[in-house]
Amino acid sequence: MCATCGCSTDTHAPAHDHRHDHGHKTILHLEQDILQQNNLLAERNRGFFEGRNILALNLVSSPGSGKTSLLERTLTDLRSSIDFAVIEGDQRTSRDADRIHATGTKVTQINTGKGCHLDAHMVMHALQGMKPHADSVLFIENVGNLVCPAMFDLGEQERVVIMSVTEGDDKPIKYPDMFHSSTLCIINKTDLLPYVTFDIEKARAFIQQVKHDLPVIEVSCTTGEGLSQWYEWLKSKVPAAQEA
Ligand SMILES: Nc1nc2c(ncn2[C@@H]2O[C@H](COP(=O)(O)OP(=O)(O)O)[C@@H](O)[C@H]2O)c(=O)[nH]1
Ligand SMILES: [Mg+2]
Repeated sequence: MCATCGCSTDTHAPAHDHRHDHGHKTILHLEQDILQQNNLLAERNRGFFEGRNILALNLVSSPGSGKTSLLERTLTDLRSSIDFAVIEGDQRTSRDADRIHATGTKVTQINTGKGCHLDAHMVMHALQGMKPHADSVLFIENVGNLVCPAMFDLGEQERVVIMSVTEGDDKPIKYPDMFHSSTLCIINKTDLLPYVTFDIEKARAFIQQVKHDLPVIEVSCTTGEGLSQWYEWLKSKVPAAQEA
């Protein structure tokens, strides 16, 4: 199979003009260069966060699993003990930023256009504009996608992957990079469990198969069930919030 376009020349004639002498080496180098450049900028973001004692969390998931809903609940419930800011990533629109703004939280929307993930440069640019406070928690809601965001370090300290019970319990083994690179997994929409075939035990086993020590928290952003566990996890990362 061709690693560039995925077509199989064994089984069919490619429908497009396709020469198999294209430079695989060149493509590999280009990908390495892009990731290396991103990693350098991610380190700069990390330094920015560390210098200001900002906890940055990168929220990743497929579209619609409930990233913005989780933020809406969290920002509202914990605002008296934690100073929050949010960077929103979507291909288009400011709909999620509007939802976050309605909670009274400082927010910046990044539109990636054709892009399928946030990168460290976009985040650096957003930080220069929004200037998050020292000693705050910064949520970065990534573009909904379980593939590409796994490769792009944004400089965050924690990566939280959210899966929902309507997506199927096998996502961890289908998209292992995302689960392996995360430091917490949230299973959302547990209120819908009676209506779907999602098997929580199977999902937990698949998660363990990919990363045996990945903590898992089950929540429903609609009913609020399980959110206290998520809040405890979050507060454990922010010593000042535990004292408040
Ligand atoms: N039943 C149910 N629906 C939810 C829950 N969390 C989010 N949703 C719904 O799922 C849809 C997508 O949520 P959203 O937060 O926009 O997902 P995002 O694309 O990951 O940011 C919305 O219609 C939400 O109301 C939940 O816990 N239970
Ligand atoms: Mg969203």
